Amino acid sequence: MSLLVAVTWETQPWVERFARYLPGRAIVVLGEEFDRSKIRYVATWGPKPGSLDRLPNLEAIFSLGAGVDHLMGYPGLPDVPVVRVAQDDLTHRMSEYMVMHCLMYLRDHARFAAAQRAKRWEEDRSPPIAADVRVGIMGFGVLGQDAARKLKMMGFDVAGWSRTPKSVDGFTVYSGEGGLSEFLARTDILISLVPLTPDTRGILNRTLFEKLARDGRLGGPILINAGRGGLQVERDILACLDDGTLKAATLDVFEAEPLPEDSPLWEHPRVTITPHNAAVSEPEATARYIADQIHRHEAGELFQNIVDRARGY
Ligand code: NDP
Ligand code: OXD
Repeated sequence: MSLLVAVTWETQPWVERFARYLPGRAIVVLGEEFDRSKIRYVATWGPKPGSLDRLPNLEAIFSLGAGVDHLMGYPGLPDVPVVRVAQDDLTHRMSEYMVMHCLMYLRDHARFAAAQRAKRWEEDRSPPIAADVRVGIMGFGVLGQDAARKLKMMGFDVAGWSRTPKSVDGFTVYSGEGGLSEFLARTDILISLVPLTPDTRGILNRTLFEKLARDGRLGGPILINAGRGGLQVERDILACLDDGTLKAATLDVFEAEPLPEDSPLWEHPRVTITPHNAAVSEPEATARYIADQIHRHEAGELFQNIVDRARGY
């Protein structure tokens, strides 16, 4: 059997890992000569149109990340299970990111960094503690729930929002359109970890920001988006930062990536930008996870974390 690695990234780290965890099997990459009828699995991120066509013996497509919006838009996506990444390495990286940025806002890091640059000893007599700050996590799935647990451990007052109602020990979880306004009204730091689907595209917009709590201890609502850039309306974020509807934003994902050099987000004093690295799919852990899935499947078990194409995630 062959595994086709279809990525636009450097392929060598992936090929090496797959060869290690799937010994004795052919690992091929796009651009090489290979027999398409031998391909049983594809591991891919952002496949170019046509690259997944004419694979008559394909049994599964593995997304090399947790998100699958890059596949849902592929014209004529082969009708085989699409399996996404949901494993600890990726999950822990995302939680590190969320805990770090929430703590930086809690401790007003940007203010003290500026004070240091100005050699100014800035008094700070009654700063809030984590318990004073309400974090709201949009997208209460694998990543959202792990971040919630770790933020709660730090003392933050955390709630979630999901598409369907769910009960998660220790958290209030709001759901659907009906629960959104109440969720936003109790949120000082809004974390976005929803997948990009037709229902969520553009959801991070002015109408939503205006519903965030305005009585919190941080001096205004804060947005942290590490879901997808297509969730956010960047001109609304900028306008809301400028008129005080938002106090600050941390953005890991953008409408266009890489973020164009002329984007005003780069220089906005209250925007923190990271290059879509909140949680990278590290080749070692990801290849091991995919090899495990292949071994399960070949032992007659079901793949884990199969994407529901009707929902789009
Ligand atoms: P999951 O599928 O486990 O969780 C998704 C959550 O979003 C679920 O709670 C789901 O609700 C909720 N959701 C989906 N659609 C809606 C909607 N219309 N309204 C309300 N809630 C909705 O995904 P993960 O937690 O594993 O990953 C989330 C996203 O994080 C990925 O899709 C990807 O875009 C992004 N990501 C970004 C990375 C980065 O480095 N920036 C790295 C990894 C992932 P329900 O529970 O009811 O199904
Ligand atoms: C992912 C990502 O979806 O890295 O895993 O964005």
